Amino acid sequence: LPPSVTDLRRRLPADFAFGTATAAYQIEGAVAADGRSPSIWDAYCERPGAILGGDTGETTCDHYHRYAADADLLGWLGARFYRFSISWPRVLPEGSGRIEQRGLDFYRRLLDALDRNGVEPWVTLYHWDLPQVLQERDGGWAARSTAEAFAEFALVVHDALGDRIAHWTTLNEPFCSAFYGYAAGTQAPGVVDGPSAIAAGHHLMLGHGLALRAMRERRPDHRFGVTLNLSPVEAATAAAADQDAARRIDARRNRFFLDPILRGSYPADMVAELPQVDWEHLVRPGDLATIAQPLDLLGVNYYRRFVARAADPSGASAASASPAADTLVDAEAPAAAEPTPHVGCEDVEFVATGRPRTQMGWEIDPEGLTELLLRLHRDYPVPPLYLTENGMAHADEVGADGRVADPERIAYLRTHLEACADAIDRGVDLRGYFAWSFLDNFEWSLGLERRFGLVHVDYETQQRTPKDSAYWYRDLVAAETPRLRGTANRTEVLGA
Ligand code: GBH
Repeated sequence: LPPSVTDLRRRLPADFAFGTATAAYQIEGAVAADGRSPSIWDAYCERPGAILGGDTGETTCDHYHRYAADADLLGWLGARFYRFSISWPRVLPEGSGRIEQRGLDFYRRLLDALDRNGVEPWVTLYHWDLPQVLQERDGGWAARSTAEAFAEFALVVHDALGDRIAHWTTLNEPFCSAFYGYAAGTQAPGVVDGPSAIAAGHHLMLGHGLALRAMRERRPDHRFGVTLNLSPVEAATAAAADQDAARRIDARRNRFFLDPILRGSYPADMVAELPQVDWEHLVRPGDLATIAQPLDLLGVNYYRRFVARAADPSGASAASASPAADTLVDAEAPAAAEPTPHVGCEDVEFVATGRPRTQMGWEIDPEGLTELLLRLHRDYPVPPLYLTENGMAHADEVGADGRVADPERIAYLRTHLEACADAIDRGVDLRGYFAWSFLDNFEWSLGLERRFGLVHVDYETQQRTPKDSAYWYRDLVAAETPRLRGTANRTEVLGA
């Protein structure tokens, strides 16, 4: 029998922070409203075949017009935090320079609505929606100027809304922006060029450092960090070639971001393996010190583990006889012919371990989360950790009784929160958990079919229906809460 929510709640610290999360482009819609200019995702969605089912973010959850009712729903849910992102092209339609007040006003209205509901904001400044004008004019994140433009955007938002927001993360998942956006080409801007992906990664982290330093100068009392998507990477076998494959994937996905941000250096193995990158020109004196700003928190998004092996060019497996096709994964590791996001790892393939999978094709692996948190705790000088995203996609439907039964998601959330508790028991300073996502939404290149929400969205009627998992999460966050929900922490940080 699964433990009750009370038992689970008791395994987590009394002040453990619960939240839910979304991102602007995935929920807002209203792409041309109030002076917003196109982002790289609007442009990418126009490419024939780029998005599954031909979906776009044009309307998605229409949250731009329904934010007040959505905030009420967050109040009903009762989780203390709501993590959302600010759309850069709403605020600076020209990428830099002219400020669009109507864009800032939208977020001010949202903050008011959250406040009325006792929900604290947790802001992500960049969740992938770069103004298209910066892509066209400068080459987007491949250009150093975009890092400076980002710092300008961050400061505009922080100056305008900083009286109301205590928790700030600069970037969401720079790995995805850089390596899916510029190497695999399966996310906006859809560029396929290894050195550009490395440059994008560096400029994203430089933008993070510049922005964080500038915001902290204004408000040293705020809490600043960045969100990385991290995964344990293991080798399929003890064979040297497979071990080496795992090391290289770990460098690209994890260490390329963790090392500069937390230690001020790039992984030497990866640098040496990519001579086609002009590292001397890319990484200027002072950049690494800027990137390695002290953090008040590190956001971790966890979805899956990777099991890597070196593909034998003859087609036979390095480990055993030829694998059956279904032992190879997955939606995220492209077919052999497609460019890999893992620059310099064209020979690596990923192996399934037989665990049950979600609608994304990702294996459900809560132990991987405990392993990941323990690794961060042991190998890096980490600040307090927050799980800023975790959740599963499932083909949920509203039943005849009006309910959305999603027992799989309840089990997923429960086992991953137990994995958090296991890590905390072993000394990890993990302070909170955000379920991805509050609403079903636009799942990037996989469109509207992949449903991650605690709340079901009918895209015809815009009807919201809390799934069974929303009721479960609501019970969990309400269980044995040993303090008043609401503004306690903001009062502490913002003084009021
Ligand atoms: C996170 O990305 C994001 O922060 C969030 O916006 C997203 O909704 C959530 O997780 C769930 O996916 O186009 O075939 O190359 C997680 C990592 C990386 C998952 C890119 C989808 C693209 C697959 N994402 N991946 S493909």
